[in-house]
Amino acid sequence: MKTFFTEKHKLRNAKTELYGGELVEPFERPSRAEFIINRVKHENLGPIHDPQDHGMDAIYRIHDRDYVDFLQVAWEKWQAENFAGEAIPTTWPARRMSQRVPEFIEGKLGYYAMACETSITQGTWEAAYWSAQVALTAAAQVGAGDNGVFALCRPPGHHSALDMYGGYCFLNNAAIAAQSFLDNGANRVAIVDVDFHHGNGTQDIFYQRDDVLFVSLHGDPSDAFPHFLGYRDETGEGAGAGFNLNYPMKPGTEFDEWRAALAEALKRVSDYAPDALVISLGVDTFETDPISFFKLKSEDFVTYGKDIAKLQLPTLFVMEGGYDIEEIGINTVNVLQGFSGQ
Ligand code: Q9C
Ligand code: ZN
Repeated sequence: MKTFFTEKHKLRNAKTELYGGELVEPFERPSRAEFIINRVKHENLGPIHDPQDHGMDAIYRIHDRDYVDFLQVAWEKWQAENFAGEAIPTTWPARRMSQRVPEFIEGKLGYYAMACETSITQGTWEAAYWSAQVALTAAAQVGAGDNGVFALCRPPGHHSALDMYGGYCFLNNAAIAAQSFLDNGANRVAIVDVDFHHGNGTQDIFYQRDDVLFVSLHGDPSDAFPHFLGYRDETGEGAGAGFNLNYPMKPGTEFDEWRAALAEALKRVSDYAPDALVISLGVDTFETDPISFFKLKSEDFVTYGKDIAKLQLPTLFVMEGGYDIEEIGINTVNVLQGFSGQ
C-alpha cells in the first residue's frame, strides 16, 4: 500500500491548547505523524511519496472563499495586534446574536471557530494546505487504480465544515478527497468515519446530498466532543435524506459492540454501491487514548481493517485523530495491514 506524506506537517506546531481550563501542549502535535511514518517504514507497508500540488480549486469545492481567506491571514492579523499568545477566540455568535462577520480578528476567530482549543499560529495555513494536498494526491492514486492508499494527513480535517475550524482541524481533507472523486468521474462516494469523535464537519458538508453517503461511529455527543452534532436522529435532509448515518456509543464501549456497529455501517455502504470509499481514520478509539473513552485494543485495529477490505472497494484512508502517541503508529498501520492482508 502506498503512503502519501510530507514533512510540511511540522509547520503546524502550536504551543497551546485550552484543555481543562489550562493552556497545555496540544494533543495534536507533530510527533503523531512521526510515529506513524516510522511505523509505516518499520513494517515495510509500501512506498512513501510526497504530495503533488493540486492548487486551491479542489479546496474551494468544499470550503467558503471568505473562510479560506481568513485562515490564510489569521495569524498575521493576530500578530499585528501584539497579543502575547496564540490566536484563540473568546466570543461566539451564540443564540439570537448577529451572524455578520466582524472586521476585528478576535471577532473573526469567534465567527469561524466551532471550538477554541485549536490555537492558530505561524505555519498553520501552510500545513493545512499541504495536508489537503496529501489527501488529493492519494485520492488521485486510488483513481489511477490502486485499491488501498494511505493519506497520512496532518493536521486532521473531519471537524472542519464549509466555514468552520476547530477540533484540531482547518480543512476537511476527507471531504475534499471525496469531492475530487466525484469531480473525476465517480457517481457515488461513501465516507466511513471511524475516528472516536463525530465527523461534524463532514456530516454538515454533505448533509443535503445523496452523492456522498456519510457514516460515523463515535462517542455519544451527549458525553463527548464535538457535543453539538452526531446524534442518531441526524439522517440527512432534502436530497440527502437517508444518506447520513450516525452510531453514537457510550463511555466504555468495547470492540464487540463497536464492531457490530461497523458491520451495520459497512452493510449500508455495500448497498449504496459507491465507486470509492473514504475512511476517516482516527485511532483515538484506542483503550488508552488520553481524551477518548472507547476500549479498542491494538489487535482490534487489524480485525476491523480486514472487515473494511471485505467490501472490495477502491479505498482511501485519510488520517484523522489518535492521541496515545506511543501507540499511534502501531494502531494506524494495524488497520492498513489488516486491510491489505499483509
Ligand atoms: N475532553 C480529532 O480527533 N477536545 N479531534 C476534546 C476532551 C477536542 C479531536 C476535549 C478534541 C478534538 C481530529
Ligand atoms: Zn478524534
